Formats: sequence, C-alpha cells, structure tokens
Amino acid sequence: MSKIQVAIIGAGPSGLLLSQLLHTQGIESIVLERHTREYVEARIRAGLLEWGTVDLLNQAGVGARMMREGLAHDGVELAFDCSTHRIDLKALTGQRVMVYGQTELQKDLADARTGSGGCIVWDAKDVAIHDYADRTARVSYTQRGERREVDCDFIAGCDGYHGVTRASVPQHAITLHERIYPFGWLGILADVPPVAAELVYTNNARGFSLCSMRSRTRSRYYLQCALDDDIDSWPDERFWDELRLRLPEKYGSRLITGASIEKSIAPLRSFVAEPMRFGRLFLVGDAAHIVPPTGAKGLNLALADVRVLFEAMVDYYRCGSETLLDEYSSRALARVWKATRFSWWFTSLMHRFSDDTIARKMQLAELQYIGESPAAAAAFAENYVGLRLR
Ligand code: FAS
Ligand code: PHB
Repeated sequence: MSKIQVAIIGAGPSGLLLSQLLHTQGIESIVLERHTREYVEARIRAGLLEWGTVDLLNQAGVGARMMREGLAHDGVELAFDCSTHRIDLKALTGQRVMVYGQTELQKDLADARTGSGGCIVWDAKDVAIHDYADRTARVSYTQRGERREVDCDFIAGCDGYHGVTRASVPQHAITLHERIYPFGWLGILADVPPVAAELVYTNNARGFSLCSMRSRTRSRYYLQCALDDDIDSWPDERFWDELRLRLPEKYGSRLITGASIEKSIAPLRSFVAEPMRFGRLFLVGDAAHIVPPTGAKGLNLALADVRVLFEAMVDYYRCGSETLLDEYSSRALARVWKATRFSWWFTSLMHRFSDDTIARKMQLAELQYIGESPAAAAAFAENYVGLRLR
C-alpha cells in the first residue's frame, strides 16, 4: 500500500491545476482519471477566462501559450431589439477577459504535469474513495486489470458533476440545490473568422444566441434550442440560417459560414452542493456546482475553488494549521452563490422562456437600462469579469 499527500480524482482543468500548483510547493499528488488523455482533450467546453484565472494559471507556470495565443478582450456586446450595446469592461472595472479554449488549457496542464514527472493515471477504472472521515483516507482503482490502493492525507474530488466523490457522500450529510432550465445550448465550432472582434450575446424573439471564438480563424457559436432537439435535425445550413435570423443586421449581414468541426447540445442547469468538505474529502468545481454557461463562470469557478484549496493545503503542510482547510467550504461557497446568482440572472435576461409578452418587454427594458445606466453597466461588468476572491 503506497502513501501520498493528496489524491485527486479527475484530470479535468481543476484536478490538473491543483496537482500542478501543489507540485510548485513540493506537495505530492496522484491524479486518477477514468478516461484516456486523448478522450479528455477532445472535449469542447469553455472558452472565456476571468483575469483572476489568467493570473492563477501564470502563477502555476502554465500560462505561456495562453498569453501568446489567447485573445484579451476589453469589452463585450449585448444585442437586442436590432440594436447593440458595448459594455466597456476595462473602463468600468479595470479588468479584461481572456478568450482561450478549455481544450488548449487542458493540453497545457497535462503537458506541464507530465513534463515535471507528475503522476497522472489515465484510464483508471472503478475509482473508489474510503475512510475520508478518518485521519488517513484511502483511494482505490483498477489499472490495466490490477486493483490498486493508495493512502493519502486528503482527497480532492475534481471529478465533475457525474463523478464518484460527491456520490460517495451520505445523503444526510449533503444538501443539493438544483434548477433545470427548459432549453439547451446548441453549439458549433467552425474554422471561419469570427463575426465580431468581441463576444456578442443576443436576446432575440426567436431565442438567445452567442457569438464567441477560439482564435481569429476559429469561431464558436451557440443557439438556444429545445432540450429535446435532436442534433441530426440541425444540419449546418439550418444552424447558419437560424443564427443569421437572430443576429442584429450589422452582424447577420457579414456572418461567414462554413462546415462545422464540432456540434453538440448542452443542457442548462444551476446546481450547488453544500457543504463542499467532508472530513478529508474536498469537493472542487463541477463536482460541487454547475452554472448555465451564459455567464462563462463554470471553468472560472472551478479554478477559483482550486486557488482556495491550494492555499489551505500549503498552510497545512507548511504551518500545520487547519484553519484555512476548515474555512474552505464557506469561502468557496460565498463565491459560488454569487456566480450562481449572476449566471441565473444573465440567463433569465437573455433567453426566451415562453410567449409571455410582458416577460419579454421587461427583458428588453432591463437591457435598455443596462445600455443607458453606467451603474447598471458597472454591476454587469463587475460580475462578468469576476468578483474579487475574499
Ligand atoms: P470536468 O468535468 O471538466 O473534469 C472532471 C474530470 O473527472 C473529467 O475528466 C472526468 O472524466 C473525470 N471523472 C469523472 N468521474 C470520474 C471517476 N469516477 N473516476 C475518475 N475520473 C472521473 N463553461 C463555460 O464557462 N463556458 C462554456 O461554454 C462551457 N461549456 C460547457 C459545455 C459542456 C458540455 C460542459 C459539460 C461544461 C461546459 N462548461 C462551460 C463548464 C465547464 O467548463 C466546467 O465548468 C469545467 O469543465 C469544470 O472543470 P472540472 O471541475 O475540472 O470538471
Ligand atoms: C465559449 O466561448 O465557449 C463561451 C464564451 C462565453 C460564454 C459561454 C461560452 O458565456
């Protein structure tokens, strides 16, 4: 039976970043991932980073390619009723955001871990966690048909919404809050130049749309769609036609289309599990909370949890103090609930929920208010760039 300081379940962005940060402080970890590296890196997910996340990635020594290839944006556009309003994030908050694909970040993190001898077990089957209420916890898994066990001081549950760690917590010990939205996001990736220099969020009577990008030659577009929509009923042509119909004229008229290289439908939910710590087990990222992608908070929240947990573990191994470990759940949840509120509010503002005309009129009135009131624009901007970590 081997022993390690920290066992991390899941090699998504939060698991690999935690392992990398701990490594910079000489703290050992093992990462157990049920899929292969190729499978994990093929997933298309988030694309927008708060500057706090950019700073953390640079602090971890994995930011060089992001700083070279990422696109820093000073603003974002809100479009509605055939007009557009640019929110000058930089002028309103002093902060920018960074467009850099989660897929690229995933590769940078895995390269850094393997490059410095980090222990990542890809294709680890039947991962299970044990004894996390005791002083020494234990994880077990199957690798190439052989069952293995590792003792550890701490377990970080970085295994996402469908992972094993949260599912291992007894129901009486955890409270789950959930809201499912009555629509999904149909997203496509295409090697065509983006329609705009910055992101464009559009509220249209036909439904929401988002124009985003991964580079100056690769675009990422999203359309609000029905939850039970079948991806096969959305050939590329139909996607482009519908997007053009939802965009304000100035963008619809200059939309460059092409063959999609990825197309998928994602459901929208708000989900929070409380607390986020159970003895030696710490839940991190999507394992503890999910937000609708409208506010681009999913990945940023996951990595903000990593920052709080990393600081707490360094304090424990350096000074033997458990104070920050004891505060982990409350500090992380304080930020999680604010981002959950912002993501719900922005989703409610920009999506079509029903034919209820008064609801739509009030959405448009609130968008006009944000366009006209510096105070309202500042409140939006402050949340969009990421609230300061307390
Ligand atoms: P992940 O889910 O990224 O990583 C968890 C890892 O644990 C996975 O690799 C999984 O294979 C592994 N795992 C699971 N169970 C395991 C087990 N039993 N044993 C071992 N390993 C296990 N956010 C945005 O801001 N913008 C977006 O556009 C956006 N799009 C998204 C689209 C989709 C389809 C999804 C699912 C999420 C999207 N998100 C988006 C949110 C996303 O970015 C997440 O917040 C982010 O991936 C969270 O990172 P982790 O917490 O590391 O979890
Ligand atoms: C993306 O680029 O995938 C993206 C950007 C901003 C969002 C959601 C998704 O709000």
